[in-house]
Amino acid sequence: MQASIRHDWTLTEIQDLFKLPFNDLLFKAQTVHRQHFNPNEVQVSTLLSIKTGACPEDCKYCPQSARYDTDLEKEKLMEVEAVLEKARMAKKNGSTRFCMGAAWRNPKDRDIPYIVKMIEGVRDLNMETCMTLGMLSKEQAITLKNAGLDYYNHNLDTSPEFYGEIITTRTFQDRLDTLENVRSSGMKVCSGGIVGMGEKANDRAGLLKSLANLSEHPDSVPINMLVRVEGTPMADNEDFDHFEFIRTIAVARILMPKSHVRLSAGRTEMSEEMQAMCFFAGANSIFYGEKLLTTENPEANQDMTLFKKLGIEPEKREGYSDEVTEAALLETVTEAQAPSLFYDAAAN
Ligand code: SAM
Ligand code: DTB
Ligand code: SF4
Repeated sequence: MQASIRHDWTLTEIQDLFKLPFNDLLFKAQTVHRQHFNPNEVQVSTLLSIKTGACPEDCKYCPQSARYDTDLEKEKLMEVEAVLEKARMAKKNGSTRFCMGAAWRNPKDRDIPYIVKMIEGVRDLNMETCMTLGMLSKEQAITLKNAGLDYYNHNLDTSPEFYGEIITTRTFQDRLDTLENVRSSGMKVCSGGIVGMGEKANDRAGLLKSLANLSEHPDSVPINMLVRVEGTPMADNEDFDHFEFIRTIAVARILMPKSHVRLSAGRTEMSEEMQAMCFFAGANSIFYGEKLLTTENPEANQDMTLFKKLGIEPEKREGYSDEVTEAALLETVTEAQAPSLFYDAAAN
């Protein structure tokens, strides 16, 4: 029986999912996943920081806040043509969505004409467009939507209860307001959070509850594992338990059956086997390309090799021809890397 789409999850129900035996939880998540998605397809997005560092906000996890001394080269808003060149490279490497991020509290009106040109240029490349620029007013959301922006990323980050320990310069309600402005403009919503910030188990359940009980589920739900950056207040946080990370992915999949759940920041700390477990738990999107915004991500060819080993293909988009994605996948992989590709039916 197909699971219904619900928006009334209680904390107890979510805690009970987290508490299931690992195999039962993964089986449940994979069952839900197969009701709505091809289990062997993963969507790929590439990130670019279009404006780096010197951010006035105080998010304790973030290397781009002006309040922490993190050794980061600050940069002004990039030129439109330089952004489009990066988008062309991402497309050539097989990416289908280009996500542009800025270290802003919110975009200023004087930035909007450049932002609009970036959106139009990336669209002309036949790629999906995504931006994450901080808080957005209703009017700004409509302007970006009209320019052709497909997705807007704005994370809730953590539970409402833990939120004040992480960020003091904007409220949880500010974030909900931005999500509402994005949704009502007709854009698709991308919203998720971070684990490994020193939150309690109940905070992870609370984050997922807040996301799942929005009036519509976000279309994409990025689950980030904290990247500990020297100079931020979280640089010396403890390692986050990998099984708990996989459980978080699985519970997100069960609560939001039709959303793309993105295995986001933190993959350089994860083995291939761990990432495969995340895909089995229902993650079906990744950031692809060697850089996130300011920190490292696995190399593109490493990801394509992993996809081949697992028999995963980049997700094809309705209404687009994704021949470049296919081409990127067809590069050679050796028998030692992916033995399963080398079984020959005619051999016996
Ligand atoms: N300035 C905008 C904002 O905060 O909305 C957009 C960019 S901001 C870097 C986007 C998201 O990246 C944050 O909401 C947070 O979830 C994630 N992020 C930032 N630093 C991170 C880190 N060190 N580890 C994991 N995720 C991180
Ligand atoms: C999201 O949830 N994760 C991405 C994207 N949305 C913008 C950002 C991760 C940033 C990791 C730290 C960095 O590279 O600066
Ligand atoms: Fe600024 Fe965004 Fe980093 Fe917060 S997460 S400090 S708003 S760039």
